[in-house]
Amino acid sequence: MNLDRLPAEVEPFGYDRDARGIGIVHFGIGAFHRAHQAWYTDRAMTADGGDWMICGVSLRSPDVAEQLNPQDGLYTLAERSAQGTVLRTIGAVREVLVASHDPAAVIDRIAAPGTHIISFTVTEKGYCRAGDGSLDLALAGPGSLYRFLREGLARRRDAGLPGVTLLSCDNLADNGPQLARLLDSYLSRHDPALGEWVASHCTFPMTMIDRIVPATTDGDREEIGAIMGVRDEGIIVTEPFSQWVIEDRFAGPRPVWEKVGAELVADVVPYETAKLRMLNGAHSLLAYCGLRRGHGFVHEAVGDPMLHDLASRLMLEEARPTIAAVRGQDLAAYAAALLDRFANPSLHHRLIQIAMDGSQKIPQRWLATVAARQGEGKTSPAIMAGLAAWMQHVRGANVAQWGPVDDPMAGRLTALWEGKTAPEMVQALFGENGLFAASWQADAAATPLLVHEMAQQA
Ligand code: CS2
Repeated sequence: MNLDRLPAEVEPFGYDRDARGIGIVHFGIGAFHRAHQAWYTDRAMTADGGDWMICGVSLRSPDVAEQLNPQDGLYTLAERSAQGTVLRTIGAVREVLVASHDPAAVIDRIAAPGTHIISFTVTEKGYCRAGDGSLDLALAGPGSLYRFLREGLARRRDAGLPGVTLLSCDNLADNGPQLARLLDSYLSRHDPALGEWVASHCTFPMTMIDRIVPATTDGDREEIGAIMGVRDEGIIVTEPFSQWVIEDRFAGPRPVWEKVGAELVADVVPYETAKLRMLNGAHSLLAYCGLRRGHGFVHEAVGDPMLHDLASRLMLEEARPTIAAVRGQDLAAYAAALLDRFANPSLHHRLIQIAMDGSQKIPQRWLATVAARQGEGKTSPAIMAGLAAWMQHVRGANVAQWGPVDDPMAGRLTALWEGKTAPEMVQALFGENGLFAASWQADAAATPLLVHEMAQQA
């Protein structure tokens, strides 16, 4: 991208990129990271300098490397709302490595003395968890993030370098401690001594991350390219809203993210739980129920009065009572703000994007709420409607209109459905030995509710 030729309405970053060193290695440099953490880091370097350039890593796909490396890592972030589009050039990404093509370069970056933070947005499935949440050793192979952490961290230890902060920014409950536990299981198999070094030298803060980032389309590239007068392959489109709550537990230095809006707190749990159960819970509900009702986008689904009501009930009547809010956390206002954000018509956030990987998402988005309520003798009808729609989705109900089911367990779920009635499938998924039994088991009140919803949505 030629920065000299950009029009005045594109806000530039405010630091000398060439004078800044790499301080962060980020795994999973997809659209979300570039709209969120890279944007915070870019403004933190504008505010305060520091050597916080980002080395982005894609585990397998060369796409982002091919988009960004020829542009020196530069890209445009477009914030879209009814008020218009705000454009900013982001300078914080120095390079993008593809781990499967150049594993040694990734390990070198982890082992570099200037690296203080290793962060992750590898999506729920990138953590290689089995159905019960433990590390699935068959998935955690040489292409997984664990192999790179093991080799890179061993090099740091052997060189007498300090530990690092491992910052999970994915939508998992207890994301930091989960990563700590999964990495520890991996190391206890491969290098137990390194596991001990990690436990005493590295930290795994919890984070709550939030910004809605639809996948960029060619139409976005053309429309924004026309405003800028230059084609940018790396354009990211997002909403004006953003939130980042981080547990203040770093192993070493970090960017001054708090100067640019991040909240450094002692306890992230109330924010993370509210976000997963309300925002993400409502998102998944709108996705599966919306697709069943023929909608393509989030703003269309939430504009459907029946789904608007269902999403409100999920958030206010089902999820909210399960969350112990902290002082100043107003969950009713949170739900109202979420419905407004979902209604943003300029985002074009596809329901099928959210419907992806449901098997990895529903435990923390829905089943945790349902289990908490069941413990108090309460049912969760809105979530049951969502679960029924998800079960129809993985059975293939939306394939003709919206394409194949995209989920690491798609094959297993299709096989599980074979020859089963709805009540039998409820047992196979949520019965005593069901696939999701570790998260929730359907009782005598929930099962008929779920079966009834499935009949309604068939
Ligand atoms: C969405 C999230 O795709 C999904 O599953 O629910 O990516 C959501 O947009 C973000 O978590 C918002 O912060």
